[in-house]
Amino acid sequence: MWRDVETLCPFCGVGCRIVLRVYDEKVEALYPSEEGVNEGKLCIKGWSAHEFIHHPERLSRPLLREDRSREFREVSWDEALAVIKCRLEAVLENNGPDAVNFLGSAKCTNEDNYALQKFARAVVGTSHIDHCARLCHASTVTGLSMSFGSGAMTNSIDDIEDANVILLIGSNTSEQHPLIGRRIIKTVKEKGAALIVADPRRIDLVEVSRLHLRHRPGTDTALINGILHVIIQEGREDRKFIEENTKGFEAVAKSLGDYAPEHLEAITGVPSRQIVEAARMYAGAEKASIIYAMGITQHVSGTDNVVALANLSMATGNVGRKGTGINPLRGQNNVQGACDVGVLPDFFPGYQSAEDPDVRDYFSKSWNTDRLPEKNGLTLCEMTEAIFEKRTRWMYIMGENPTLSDPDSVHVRRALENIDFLVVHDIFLTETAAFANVVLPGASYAEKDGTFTSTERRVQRIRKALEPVGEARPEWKAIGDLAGRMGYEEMEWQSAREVFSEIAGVTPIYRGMSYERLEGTGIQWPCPGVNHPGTPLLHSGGFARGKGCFISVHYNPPPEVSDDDYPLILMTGRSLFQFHTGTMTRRSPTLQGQLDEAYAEVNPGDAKTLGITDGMKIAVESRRGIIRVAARITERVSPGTVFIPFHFAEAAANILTLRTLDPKSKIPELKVSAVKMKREELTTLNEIKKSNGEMKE
Ligand SMILES: Nc1nc2c(c(=O)[nH]1)N[C@H]1C(S)=C(S)[C@@H](COP(=O)(O)OP(=O)(O)OC[C@H]3O[C@@H](n4cnc5c(=O)[nH]c(N)nc54)[C@H](O)[C@@H]3O)O[C@H]1N2
Ligand SMILES: Nc1nc2c(c(=O)[nH]1)N[C@H]1C(S)=C(S)[C@@H](COP(=O)(O)OP(=O)(O)OC[C@H]3O[C@@H](n4cnc5c(=O)[nH]c(N)nc54)[C@H](O)[C@@H]3O)O[C@H]1N2
Ligand code: SF4
Ligand SMILES: [Mo]
Repeated sequence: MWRDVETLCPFCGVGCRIVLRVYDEKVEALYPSEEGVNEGKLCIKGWSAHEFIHHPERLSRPLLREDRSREFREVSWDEALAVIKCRLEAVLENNGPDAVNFLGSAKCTNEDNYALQKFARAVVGTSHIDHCARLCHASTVTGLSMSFGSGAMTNSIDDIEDANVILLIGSNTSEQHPLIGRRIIKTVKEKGAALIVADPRRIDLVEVSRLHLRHRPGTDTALINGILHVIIQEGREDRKFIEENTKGFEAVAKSLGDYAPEHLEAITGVPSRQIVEAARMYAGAEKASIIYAMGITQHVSGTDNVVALANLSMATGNVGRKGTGINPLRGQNNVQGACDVGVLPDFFPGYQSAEDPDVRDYFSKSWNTDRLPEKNGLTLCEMTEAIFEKRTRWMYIMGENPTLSDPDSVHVRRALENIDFLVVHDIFLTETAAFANVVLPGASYAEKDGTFTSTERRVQRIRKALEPVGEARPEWKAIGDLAGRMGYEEMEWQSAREVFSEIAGVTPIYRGMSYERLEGTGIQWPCPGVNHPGTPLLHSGGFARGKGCFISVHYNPPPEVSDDDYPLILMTGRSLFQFHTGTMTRRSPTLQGQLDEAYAEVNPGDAKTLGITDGMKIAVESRRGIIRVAARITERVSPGTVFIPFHFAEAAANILTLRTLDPKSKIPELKVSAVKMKREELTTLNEIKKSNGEMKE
């Protein structure tokens, strides 16, 4: 007999609902659920989301090795947890809690992540916990909190369809959030909305756009300020909205003197008439929505970019109504949730400040612990530096693959080689697990109950369809077990439901939620009480922080620009068919069939100059290292720019990237670095060694 299990797609943050068809304890097929944001449709990753579950390389037992020169051997959970405990206690005794760091996971459930941060804070006594949100929307959380008082997507996916104008900036939505991309196309084609795309690349959505602002990578603050400058010069701002709902407008208006569009051409490369046209379209719409993603956030100027967008939306009264708003598309299936439940170094669950004594008192009582740290902890990239400086000795990485996903990979690998003790908790033996002392087998999304929170703040349930592979078990359970062995009894949960009730109890924005209430299509936070229906639209009755705040921000060039030695600008990002470091999608035959080769998009003019033809192997080199990829000659990229996705371990884009951080949000500059390029046969042996991370100048 077969059975069907309603659950969620484990890939991107759209939160599409899927149904797993289980036959003979195997997921044989899946199909889209009729209900939910995906309206009965899926993208190709969604359709293939069952393919990695039964892959023979799934981790099925804990692995242990005495030191890194030896091979792993399979051990029991008892032995693995005993070793973890013993090494943790030793570090706590010799170095104290600050030598212990944690990375949570935007792939794991809220329950798993809540367990990990509770373990870090209540059992170990450290706030050094972070996750990939730092590489993704850290600048959104910082920027929107300053401007609006809340760092999340203001509107819902449904109400994109109410917009008359959509400004899509730095989001390749049809590939990276395909079921939102579909809504954008629908809004343009069926409802007559006008689309402005601001992206250095000619992404597919440019096809349906009215205007494409093709600016230089890293010049968004200038571009957005330029648009606002025109709006104010032409008197198109919404005075009534500004007066009633915001503060600080006059100062920002005055600060824009240098941003006349004709001055910006030299910086952004965008003709001034296009900036004027964008300003008129955006300000002229009754309802204008801004949708953005990594093209805005992953910069040293990421927070400034976000603030500039917030200024633009407030100046035109495009906040707090359907079809308007600032809509950062959160990337991973549960990155919103991992942030919500406190896998951040500065917040307890529900964005309650880690440095606020009242909040700490509250959690000390709720969690029955006297260990809570008093200070904010380290962010993700800061942890790497702390390992080099021997401030960090012991690390627990759950569901992340920083060896490939953090900037400057060679540097990251060196750090991981130097750490005293590393636990990796994953479903596959990743490139990062190769540095571990202990590897714990996690349960995949199909093998556990729990909740994911999608980009539109919608908390939805996932359901267990299968027993975990071998001896794998849900992460919250394994972490709870470890806590018990450390003598802490407040994590002995019997079910994911029990963990969720605890989350709801201590997290004001989730307070009214329960597994019963989340049946069906879930609830959008804030949901402060059991009779509260949830909140599809933020800031509709005024801003979360009282008044929205205009803040002046100015253009600063990216930390590395092209020069004679490295004449091209490299952008990194993604493709439709692969997900991040490929741990799951490269084990999916369908997706591998579509794309299994690292590539670089190269402009035809540059290709001609360098004697490169389509499909040819080329070497791409930055000041950090060198990789070899296939050239894709295409007009998608402008002359002088190159685009490489970071999915492929054998040609890891992050060998090339910079680890310079945005001082405000600590997000690294993943979108702009300087590179040079040549035909592969012209590379030397030393360069090849460098490309394997064996050598660095
Ligand atoms: N198939 C697939 N889907 C995914 C993922 C995946 O790995 N694969 N990952 C998920 C995750 S975690 C995330 S965060 C999202 C990311 O989703 P996106 O942010 O849409 O994806 P990216 O490819 O990182 O970058 C988006 C766009 O930014 C543009 N860009 C580069 N530099 C600049 C710049 O300086 N300014 C502007 N305005 N644009 C620039 C690029 O040309 C690119 O089109 O995707 C999610 N969905
Ligand atoms: N150059 C460059 N680098 C980037 C970016 C970029 O645009 N350019 N984007 C950045 C962004 S936005 C992001 S979000 C990060 C992503 O960075 P990571 O989160 O490090 O990348 P993933 O490959 O998604 O890693 C997720 C891991 O979780 C594991 N996993 C999946 N399901 C489960 C589960 O149920 N349990 C457990 N325990 N493990 C599980 C997977 O096997 C995988 O190893 O990359 C960042 N890095
Ligand atoms: S759009 Fe995202 S959530 Fe939906 S099916 Fe595709 S990958 Fe999954
Ligand atoms: Mo992301």
